[in-house]
Amino acid sequence: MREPPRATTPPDKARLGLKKPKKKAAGIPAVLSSAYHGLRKMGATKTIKTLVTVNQQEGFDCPGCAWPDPEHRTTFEFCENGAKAVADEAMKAHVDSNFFTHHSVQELAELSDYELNRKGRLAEPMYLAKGESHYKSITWDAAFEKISQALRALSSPHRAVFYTSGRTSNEAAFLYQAFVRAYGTNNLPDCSNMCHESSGKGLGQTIGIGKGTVTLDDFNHAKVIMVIGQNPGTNHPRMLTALRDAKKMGAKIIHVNPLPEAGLTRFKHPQDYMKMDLTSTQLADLHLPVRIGGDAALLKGLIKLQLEHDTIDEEFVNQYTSGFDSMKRSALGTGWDEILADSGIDRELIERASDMLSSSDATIACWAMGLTQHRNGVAVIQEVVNLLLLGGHVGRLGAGFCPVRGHSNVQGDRTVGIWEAPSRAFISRMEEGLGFNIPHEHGYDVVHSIEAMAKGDVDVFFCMGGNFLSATPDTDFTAKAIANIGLTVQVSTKLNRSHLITGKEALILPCLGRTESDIQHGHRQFVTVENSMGIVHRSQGTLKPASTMLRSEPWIVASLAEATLGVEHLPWMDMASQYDSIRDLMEASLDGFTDYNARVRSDNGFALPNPPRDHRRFNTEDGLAHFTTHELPDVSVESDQFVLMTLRSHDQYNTTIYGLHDRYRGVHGHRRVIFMNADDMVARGWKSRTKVDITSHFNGEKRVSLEWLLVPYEIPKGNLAAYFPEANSLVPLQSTADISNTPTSKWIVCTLKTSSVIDGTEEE
Ligand SMILES: Nc1nc2c(c(=O)[nH]1)N[C@H]1C(S)=C(S)[C@@H](COP(=O)(O)OP(=O)(O)OC[C@H]3O[C@@H](n4cnc5c(=O)[nH]c(N)nc54)[C@H](O)[C@@H]3O)O[C@H]1N2
Ligand SMILES: Nc1nc2c(c(=O)[nH]1)N[C@H]1C(S)=C(S)[C@@H](COP(=O)(O)OP(=O)(O)OC[C@H]3O[C@@H](n4cnc5c(=O)[nH]c(N)nc54)[C@H](O)[C@@H]3O)O[C@H]1N2
Ligand SMILES: [Mo]
Repeated sequence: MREPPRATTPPDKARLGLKKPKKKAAGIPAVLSSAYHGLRKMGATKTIKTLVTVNQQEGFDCPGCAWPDPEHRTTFEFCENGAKAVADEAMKAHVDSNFFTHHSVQELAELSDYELNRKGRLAEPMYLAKGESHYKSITWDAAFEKISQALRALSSPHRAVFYTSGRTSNEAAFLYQAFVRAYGTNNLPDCSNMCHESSGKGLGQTIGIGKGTVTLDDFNHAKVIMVIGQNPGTNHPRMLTALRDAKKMGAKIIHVNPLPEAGLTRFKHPQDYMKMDLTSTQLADLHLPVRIGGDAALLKGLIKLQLEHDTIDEEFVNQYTSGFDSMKRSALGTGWDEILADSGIDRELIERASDMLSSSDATIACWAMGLTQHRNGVAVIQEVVNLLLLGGHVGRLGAGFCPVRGHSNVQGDRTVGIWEAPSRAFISRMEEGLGFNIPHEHGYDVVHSIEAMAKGDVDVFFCMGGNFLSATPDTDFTAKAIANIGLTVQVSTKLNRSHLITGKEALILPCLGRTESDIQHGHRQFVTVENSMGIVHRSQGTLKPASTMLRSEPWIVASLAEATLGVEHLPWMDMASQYDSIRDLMEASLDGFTDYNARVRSDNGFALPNPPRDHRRFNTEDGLAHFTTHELPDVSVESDQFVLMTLRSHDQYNTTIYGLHDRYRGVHGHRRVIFMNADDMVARGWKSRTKVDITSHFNGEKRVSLEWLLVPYEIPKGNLAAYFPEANSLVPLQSTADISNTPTSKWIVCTLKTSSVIDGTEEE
């Protein structure tokens, strides 16, 4: 019997170096960093050849974030972190059968996440047999035979679960959900369940569409842009260009964040250096350093002031909305003491923000994980909706809602059917197009999947990309739950911890990445993706695949479908041989995809219908946009407790660790750090690099994570921050947002104590 491999990353050996946090994002260091990651991983010629095809009409969509491309593109339509994502995918395929012969899964699990990723691309299909400690190579046919046999043997299709991460193309995702539903289940959890699910639910209930309502052009007409709970300098660097341009046109920016976050302080566009323009732009006009979880109180305060100053668009409110009176009573009835205490923001700053909002006839609100990953994620987003509805900021040029999506095609995946809880309307449209019946019963989301695995209710777990073990909460619990599964399958590009913490048997199916050319039956294929603003466009890889054994995601899905179900439902393999035929079926099965193959071939793609934006039409039961009324959440904790948020460093893409630096925050060489307010440290007699153990508290349960180094930081008192995925073992599985069931990765109540071992690393 093999020992269970370790589920959490060991710390990297390098010592912690600390520098002053940066005030300015991008600039020359960003140019150098892109070049460095590219050159080290790809070499010079490939770096240049590759980077000039990112986000071009004929090239591939950047596998980084979902921020849209401008209509008129420059040769350099990528950013530092996009360049890192591309370089990371373009690594050589060293992870082959020879590699696995020399390393057991136990041994590999002792490597850090950073080291695992550095091993290179996965080269060939691999199989880990029951009780074995080494993966062995397997043919594609034999792999599909194993999975289809396991699927056909299940007593119920609901004992299989099919996860999706957000890089999967529309074509692959559509075919995948068609297969899963033909097989007989809606068990389609995805990364969105841990990400913008709260936005989807919050917006869907109030404005009748679970997506944003702005286009990139709106940024050029906005008067005020709020950036709430988001760190674009690191996670959506190209958004800084849009913010800079908006500022040039006169927009004011309000940044709501417990941390100052470099990108919003000052921004220097890397390409301006080529024009010898050496000035940088101050982006945020106002920073509101809200306490973690204090946004609901802050937003109530802003709404209260808007109401008191009577700066509301009465015509809009009367004609297009419902629920105003109750919302108004609640906001006016909330006392300032509570607003100030819970938000941690001075009245004077809230008044200033309110004045900026009052004088704006075009306000955009952008947000990301700082709002969604909270217990009240849905409610707090609905407070943002309340605030903007008051001024009629929807369906108007320069105004609207902008949930900034994460993975480059996470929005598209949901549009085409990766959805565990499909609506009635969605199901009937899909059945009409597919020509067969699909299950109506809702399936498992991410958290429910883990609960089912823990109970022994899952026999086959298939993952289309991602790193389920490390991205999900409660790492140690989740690892045990996964070990109960009979067969786990990962369709992946790079080695990660989910290949090591597996079910009793496991398969790795290596696939082509977004950047690689995809040839089916001698014809080069393209795929399509949807960006954060609902534009669907082409993406065509240009690079030579890292290994001849890699297969495209649509081909993998079709092969599995045909092996499992035959051709009774659809001619799976025929469809995968020519992606136009997948798109034809999408046109027949989805709203808004009329003339898909033709329209997606136009230069900038096409925009999906967006009723609130296009016509101020709200697809709610009463056809109106809804004001909603919410109590403030209880944000009090015990006197010795802190609230911890988990976030991304500048050198990572979710669970993929590119490097050990967080340049903007001044942290170098080490990721097991915990950011803390200096006064809080002094009060406890702690210093920079004091080593502490963290205990999280939830419903009387405790979770402990040992040996973290303290870093004094500009963060509100009582708040802490640490990196994801290292801190995931502290996130309780049951601690989820109401309605969206999203893990509360930004609200972890914990206590700290000094570790017995004191580390004496030196300052750089
Ligand atoms: N380079 C790079 N790009 C990425 C990713 C990546 O890992 N690396 N990930 C992609 C994905 S999937 C996603 S979802 C996005 C994530 O993009 P972000 O949401 O920007 O990512 P996080 O690092 O989780 O940062 C959350 C921000 O919210 C703030 N915050 C935390 N709690 C609160 C709160 O209670 N209130 C407020 N107002 N702010 C709070 C934090 O200080 C931080 O600035 O980025 C995408 N792009
Ligand atoms: N504590 C905490 N937890 C979080 C978060 C947080 O802020 N805090 N954020 C959450 C969020 S917003 C998200 S989106 C999730 C992310 O969850 P996931 O999407 O599951 O995780 P990733 O790290 O993005 O997945 C990386 C892996 O995807 C594979 N991959 C990369 N490109 C491709 C491709 O083109 N095709 C295929 N098939 N595979 C590919 C590679 O093998 C790589 O190792 O994590 C969530 N977890
Ligand atoms: Mo995400």
